[in-house]
Amino acid sequence: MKVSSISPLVLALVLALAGPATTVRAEEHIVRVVSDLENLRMYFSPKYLVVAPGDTVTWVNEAAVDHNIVTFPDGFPKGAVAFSSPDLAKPQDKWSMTFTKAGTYEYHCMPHIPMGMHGVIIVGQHSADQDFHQPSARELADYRGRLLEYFDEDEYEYKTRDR
Ligand SMILES: [Cu+2]
Repeated sequence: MKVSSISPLVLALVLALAGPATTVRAEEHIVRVVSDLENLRMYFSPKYLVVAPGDTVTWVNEAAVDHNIVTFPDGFPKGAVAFSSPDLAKPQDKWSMTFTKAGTYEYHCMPHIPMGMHGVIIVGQHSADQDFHQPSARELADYRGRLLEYFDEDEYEYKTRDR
């Protein structure tokens, strides 16, 4: 039988039998990056989000306040890659990430860690403890270096003493 002799009806039937997997579409999810200046609160909304592997998450800044989106060094699944957005500085600045590897991703806004600006994306299933990435000494040093871009060590010591 030549390929050209397959009727459109048979072809449609074959495609339908190929199963529901062919009809599932990757979704885009929005996380609002909120600056509540009146109440001095900065947060991600929603803070916890469950998505399917292949889905995309887009963070949208709502105010003229600097924010970024950075994974904790031990806050993503083994085999996945840490992420780090550029600064979102203006209203409607946005950044997207497509998640292919299942597991738990814990992230935060670097400048607003002290305000509890954290979020969690669960892709498919929550990671077991041993499924998280183990950061190397080099990765931890790099992370600490990035933190110090936002938090002066001397100032931090001063604040700690004063408490
Ligand atoms: Cu922030």
